[in-house]
Amino acid sequence: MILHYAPNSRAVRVAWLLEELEIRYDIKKYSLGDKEMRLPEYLRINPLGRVPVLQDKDIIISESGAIIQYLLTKYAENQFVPKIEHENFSTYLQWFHFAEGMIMPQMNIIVVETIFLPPERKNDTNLKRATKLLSKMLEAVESHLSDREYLAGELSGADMMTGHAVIMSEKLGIDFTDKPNLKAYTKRLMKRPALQKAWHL
Ligand SMILES: N[C@@H](CCC(=O)N[C@@H](CS)C(=O)NCC(=O)O)C(=O)O
Repeated sequence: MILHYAPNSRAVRVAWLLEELEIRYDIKKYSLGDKEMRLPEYLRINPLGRVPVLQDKDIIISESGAIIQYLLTKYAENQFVPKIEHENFSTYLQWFHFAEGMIMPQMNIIVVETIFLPPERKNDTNLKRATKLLSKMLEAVESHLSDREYLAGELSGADMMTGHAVIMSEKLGIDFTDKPNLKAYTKRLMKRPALQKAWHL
C-alpha cells in the first residue's frame, strides 16, 4: 500500500488511521505546492494534483473521507465505526462529514486569503466572513463535546476527519480560549501515538 502524503495536510488523517490499524504502508512524501504533484505521472493518479491519494494494489483512491471509509470497510473489522444499530452510528456519519462539509471550506478561504494571495488580491470581507463562519462551525463541535470525549462514543473515523480539521484550525491560529472542550479534545487526540507518528512522517 502506498500513501501519497504531505505534512500538515489532510493526508495526516489517512496516515493516522493506518497507524491505528497497524497496517504496513509506504509513503511517498511531497511538500504542499510541490511541482512533482503537477507532473503527468502524479496527475494520472489524481488529476487534481492533490494529496492524499492511496494506492492499494490496483486501487487508486483520493478524497480523504473516501479513503478513510475504504480502509475502515476493508480492513478495520468493526474498529472505529459504531455498530449500525447503535444510536452513535448516525452521530458518527454526521461528524465524519462535518469536516469537509462545514469546516474545511472556511479554512480553505482563510488559508488562501492569509497565505497564498498576493497583497493586492487579498479580500478582507471574504476573510472576515470565513473567520466568522469557521468560528460558528467550531462552536458546534465545542457544544457537541460538552458531555463526551470523542465525537461518536469511542474514538472513530469521525475524529480522524473532524478532529483533524479542529486541530488544523488551532494550528492556523484560531483562538480556542473560549472553547475549553475543543482545547481538551485536541490535546487528547494529539496524545495518541498513532497521530503523533502520522503528523511527523
Ligand atoms: N477534499 C479533499 C481535499 C484535498 C486537498 O485539497 N488537499 C490539499 C492538502 S490538504 C492539497 O493537496 N493541496 C495542494 C494543492 O492544492 O496544490 C480531501 O479531503 O482529500
